Amino acid sequence: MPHRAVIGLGSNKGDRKFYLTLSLRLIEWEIGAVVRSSSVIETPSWGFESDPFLNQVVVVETALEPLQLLDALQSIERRLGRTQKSRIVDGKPEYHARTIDLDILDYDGLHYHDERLTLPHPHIAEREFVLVPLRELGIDLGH
Ligand code: PH2
Ligand code: MG
Ligand code: MG
Repeated sequence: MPHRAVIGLGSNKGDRKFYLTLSLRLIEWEIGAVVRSSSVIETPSWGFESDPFLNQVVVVETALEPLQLLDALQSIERRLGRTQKSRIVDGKPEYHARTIDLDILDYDGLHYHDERLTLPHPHIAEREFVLVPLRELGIDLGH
């Protein structure tokens, strides 16, 4: 039985639409079938001063386990030119403009936490750029 992962995509650097489209192709090839996808929305940068984002949410059926999925998504981010990772500075995340950010929002409703990954994604409730596409898909992650 495949697992069901909800992935958030975001881009605010370079040819944003191209990076969303190419990352979806790579997800299809390397991770699994994209069975649902929201509209692409343009959103103001949240949490840091930067250019506006294109955001989208998709549902993927995958045989990968959560940390394998994280590795696969980070591998795609690196190949699409993601350079800097967000870091925690003085207790607050420090974000950078990015060609592509691929976040696991939910994985089979699993609750998981280690230093690399927290599931479900801890900041969904305060982020309209994720809540709006989730609502469009009729997905309620309990927020
Ligand atoms: N991602 C962030 C921080 N801020 N703002 C928007 N509009 N869209 C994002 O995807 C986004 C953000 C951290 O990953
Ligand atoms: Mg993110
Ligand atoms: Mg991320």
